[in-house]
This record gives sequence, C-alpha cells and structure tokens, in this order.
Amino acid sequence: MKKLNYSRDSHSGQLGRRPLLGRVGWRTPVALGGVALALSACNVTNFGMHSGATSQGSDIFHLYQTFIYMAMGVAIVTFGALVYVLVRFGRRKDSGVPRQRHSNVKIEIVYTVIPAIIVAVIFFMTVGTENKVDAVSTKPALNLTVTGFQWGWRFAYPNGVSVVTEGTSYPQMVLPEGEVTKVKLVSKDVVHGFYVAAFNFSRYALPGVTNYFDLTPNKLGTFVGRCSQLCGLYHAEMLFSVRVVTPAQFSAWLSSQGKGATA
Ligand SMILES: [Cu+2]
Repeated sequence: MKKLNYSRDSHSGQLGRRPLLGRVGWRTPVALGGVALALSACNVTNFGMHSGATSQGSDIFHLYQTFIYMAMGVAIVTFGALVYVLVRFGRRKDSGVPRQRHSNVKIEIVYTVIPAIIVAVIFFMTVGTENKVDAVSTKPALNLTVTGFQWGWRFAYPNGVSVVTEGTSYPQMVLPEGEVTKVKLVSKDVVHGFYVAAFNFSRYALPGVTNYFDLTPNKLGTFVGRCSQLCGLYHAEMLFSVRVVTPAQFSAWLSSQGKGATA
C-alpha cells in the first residue's frame, strides 16, 4: 500500500511528517492546566460577572455560570477527542492515516442529537430564568416610580418622598433588603437605560412606555447605577447609587425623608 504523507513541512515545502504534538510537546498542555488551576484557586468562578445583589440578579448569574460550566464540558470532550487523535495517529512514524470511510451514520446521529439537546436545555433554562426575573409581584413591599430625564433620575417613593438629581449631585435610591420593590420605569423625554451592574440588570426607560420590574435586594451595600443608553450631551452624568439597607433602617429613612418634605 502506498503511504500517504498528509502534512507539509512549512520550511522546506517538502512533504513530510511533522506531528503537531511532537512539536508542541507535553509541556504546553501541562502549563495550560496549571494556569487553569491557578485561576480557579483565585475564585474566578464568577467568570467576570457580578454574582447579583438581588434575587433576580442572582438567578441571571446562576444561569450564566451554568452556561460556562456546560461550555467547559463541551470543550473538555472536543479538545479531549482532538488530543486523542493527535496522540493516537500523529506520533508513530509508520502508523499511516487512520482507516478512511465515506460515512458513519451512528456517529453523525450522536454528534447531531447531543448539540440539539444542549441547545434545547439552554433555551428552556433561559426561558425559565427570564420568566422568573421578569415576574412582577402583585403585592410588593414597596412601590417605586423611577423617571429618567435629560439628564438625571427621579426616584419617587410613596407619601410624596422623592429623590432627584440636582445640579452636580447624584441621587441615591434606598431599598430594603429581602423585600420586593416593584419599580415603575418611565422616561420624560428620550430613551434612557436604568442599569445597575451589581444587580445584573438593565431596562429601557422609554418615552410613552411604562416598564415594570421587581428588585429584591439580597445584599446590603451601596451599588453604582448608570444610564445605559446614549441620551444626549450629559448622558455620562446620569449616575446614581443604590443603597440597600435593612427593612427597619429603610422605614426610618423613609419617615425621616417624609418629615423633611413636609417641613
Ligand atoms: Cu440617559
């Protein structure tokens, strides 16, 4: 049988065998594995994403994290198969090319059905999480109206309390931890975006459209908020902050604001 040469020497241009793994050696995979281990030791299981300071944001985070783990599984299987082929058929001097065939129906069905199942799983997980995140409570603990305008925000609480951008001061939204706040989001003029990175949440504030969503903070702290839509000259100044406090601190804050407003 005539031997087939299936790689070309890149320097001489002559046909010859230069197995890939022979050149790469075993050190590269081991080094890459070491880097991966070192990264996982530094708690990078967030994969660059916020873990979510609301229950809705945590749901989004867990969905994203699951996607990454699934992608890692796919990567291990595909790269594992690739490395197997390189080692099994690339190293020996006279092993020749693997047995050639026109098709393998069993394998083709497997590698069509498995990705289809993965896509279906991802789809239904996404729909489930989105429905949870977009669900709006009928009995929220707090109703809050957020208005975006050029160029600032108004956070209107019940009993006439409202916090608004004034001059160069950024407004602060105060929310009770562990309770559902139902936000009614509107715009006075152009398209704005209500965006809190730590909540993994962004939503349009559209003129003529009212959007509703729930925020259920599950972490105490202060978080940066921004306008996520380029809305004109001072768009970059449309900053705000969200301070999450305990329900008791929240009622104390709200009543103190109420007294200030009526005084
Ligand atoms: Cu804006």
